[in-house]
Amino acid sequence: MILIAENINVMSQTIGPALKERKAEPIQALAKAETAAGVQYLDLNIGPSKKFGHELMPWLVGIIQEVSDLPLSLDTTNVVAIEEGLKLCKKRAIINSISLQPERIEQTLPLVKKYNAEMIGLLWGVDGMPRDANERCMHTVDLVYKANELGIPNEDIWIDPIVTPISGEINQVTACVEFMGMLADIAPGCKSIVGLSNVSNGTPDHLRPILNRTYFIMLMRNGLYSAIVDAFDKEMQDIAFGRKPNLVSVVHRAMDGESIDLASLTKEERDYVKTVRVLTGQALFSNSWLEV
Ligand code: THG
Repeated sequence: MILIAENINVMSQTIGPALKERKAEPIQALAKAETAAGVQYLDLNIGPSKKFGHELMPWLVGIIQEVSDLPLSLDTTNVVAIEEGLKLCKKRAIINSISLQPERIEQTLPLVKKYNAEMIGLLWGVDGMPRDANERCMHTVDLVYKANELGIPNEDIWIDPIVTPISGEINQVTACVEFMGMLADIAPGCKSIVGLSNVSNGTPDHLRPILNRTYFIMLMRNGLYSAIVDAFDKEMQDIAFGRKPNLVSVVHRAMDGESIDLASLTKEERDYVKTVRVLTGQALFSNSWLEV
């Protein structure tokens, strides 16, 4: 499992203003902490940053590389910002992300080749959000074909099915799990990636970790290769690196619809089982699902 730290992002209450004011110290402190937490990449998310991205991203890459040796994932829709960042990256970087919109393909795919980068292929179609797992497969074939045409091999393409919040359409949440199980057949060699915290976006803070971790186990079961995650969620790392076999096992049983005697489980295991039921649509989502 490859973990990419999500914490350096423009939405953050400390990092957002620091980016705007070009204050290196709080950003470098966070990058050091993320690195010490044991992740494999740092995601640098400056948002769309239309006006200043072209100088913000190279500044950010520079100050991050002063304090961390980890490879970087450059996260912005500003193509010039991506290129200016890539010029400075010491390690092989990931372009996050390239969707199927024609201008995105035309402008950004060539940068993958030019800078020997890897790419995240975001399954956002010309008509927006894919409706189900099949549409995600069609987009994958399309995107991989176009990348291959430019000489980008499948091994350098990380496919992202686009995780959406549990508070939204449940079919979209299950579609990503289903899609994970199909990817190896339709695009052999391609890697997979999700923005895991998306699933718990908008839910109360204390409920986010259990949603993220349970969904993580469900996706891992279907072959998930990597995830953009909260670097400081220790239990998530325990799960990623095989240190929570009991939780993985109960989640699998719950996914299979086994009737599980909840009284035989620990409180923690019960919470995971209940959360599987919410994430598979067997139980209705509300902010009190753990209490029922
Ligand atoms: N796929 C790809 N890239 C992505 C996403 C994806 N990049 C952005 C996002 N989704 C993944 N990154 C984050 C970063 C932060 C949060 C969620 C996803 C988040 N932050 C808290 C919040 O907003 O409440 C806390 C903010 C803070 O740090 O203070 O939830 O899907 N390819």
